[in-house]
Amino acid sequence: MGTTQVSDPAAKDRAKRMKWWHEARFGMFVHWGLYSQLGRHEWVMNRERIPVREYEKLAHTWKPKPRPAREWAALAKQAGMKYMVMTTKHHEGFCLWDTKQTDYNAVKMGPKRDLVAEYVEACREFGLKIGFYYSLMDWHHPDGARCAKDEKARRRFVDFTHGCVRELMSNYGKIDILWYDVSWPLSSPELWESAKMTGMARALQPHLIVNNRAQLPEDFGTPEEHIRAAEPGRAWEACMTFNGSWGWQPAPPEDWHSVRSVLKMLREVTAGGGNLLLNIGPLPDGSVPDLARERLTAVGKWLAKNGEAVYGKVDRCDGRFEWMPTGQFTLKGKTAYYWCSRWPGAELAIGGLKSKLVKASFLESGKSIDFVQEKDRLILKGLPKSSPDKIAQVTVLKLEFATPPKQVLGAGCVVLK
Ligand code: FHN
Repeated sequence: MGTTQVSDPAAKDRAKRMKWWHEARFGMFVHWGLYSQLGRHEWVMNRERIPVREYEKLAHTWKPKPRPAREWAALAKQAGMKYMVMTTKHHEGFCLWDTKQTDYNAVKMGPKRDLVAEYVEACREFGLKIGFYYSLMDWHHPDGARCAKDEKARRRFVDFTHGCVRELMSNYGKIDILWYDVSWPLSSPELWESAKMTGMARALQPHLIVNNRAQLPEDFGTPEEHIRAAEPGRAWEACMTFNGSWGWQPAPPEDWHSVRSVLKMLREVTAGGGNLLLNIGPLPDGSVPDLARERLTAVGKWLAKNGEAVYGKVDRCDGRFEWMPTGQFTLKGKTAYYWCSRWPGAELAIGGLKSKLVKASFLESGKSIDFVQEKDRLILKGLPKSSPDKIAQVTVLKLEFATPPKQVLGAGCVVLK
């Protein structure tokens, strides 16, 4: 998935706007808000039925440390992430920026500073593209629920919503991604006036990339907590928590994605021509959770050696390869990358490849690998006894073919003559 050759102008514009996004592959999601102080998930207000007046007190106790967004951005960079998306307002309704739409914001209360401005500054310092998450659902706004039953309330709430989006698109320079979320309680894009809202956002930010969660398809789909490729030609990004909670919530190490699990997700999104938006839920003061830092740092070290198999223009693998017990593929034209996650030892066999192999090598070192390719069986020889990758035991073998590779195995086996 990368730049698609397209005829219609809208699709051509989208392909141009999204080229960097497709090739970037990997982004950091950040969920941070008043809820972070409670450490029991970002839905704590709803799940524990905390009354608004009681919950509002959190707006006065929230005192983050200076500029934690620099830590997030530095880690994202180190992890091989190319863009970030941060919650500017989650369902709790507390705005992290200097908004005129409500006093329930980080400049008027608690932090007494513009946390979105700090985030934008940090993204730019570390050369990361900038995404704003905005929750349409709002548990604090007086019209946030009754807008579904009362036209005057809907008018007020839609004006509030569009006003917030206008500020975010106007006051922080070039913004790359608008990530809407949860369009409850209005049941149609017409009631949200989504086309008008996103049209306004795109007029203010002509390069903007917009997701599908204001009830219009826009630029990309957003599978959540699972990885499923969209139909060919449709951009998609899987968003995933690190430990099952978007907002800060302590959990045992076993509940956090391992380095191998993050690499598995990266391989799956790359093979499907999609992106991975992996979340961190910073602590109340803005610190990065230790396990996220530790594991993302290792992912970054791995990507520094094997990024060629992930970043840039890739081809989808669906219909081209079948499952293998020792590893899985990603693909760029005539070059397949075999992510060997179960090292077999001195020889690695791959059956069913229908294309002539020209060269085999270790992606990280470039060192060539001897091989024998019989009719339906490729055997890589002279391999080390254990996986050369010491970060996650995921060694990528670069397989360069004479034609775009295809693997056909099915359920049958070699028929002995
Ligand atoms: O309810 C939210 C949730 O808290 C989180 O923000 C995720 C992120 O994609 N979106 C909603 C659940 O789909």
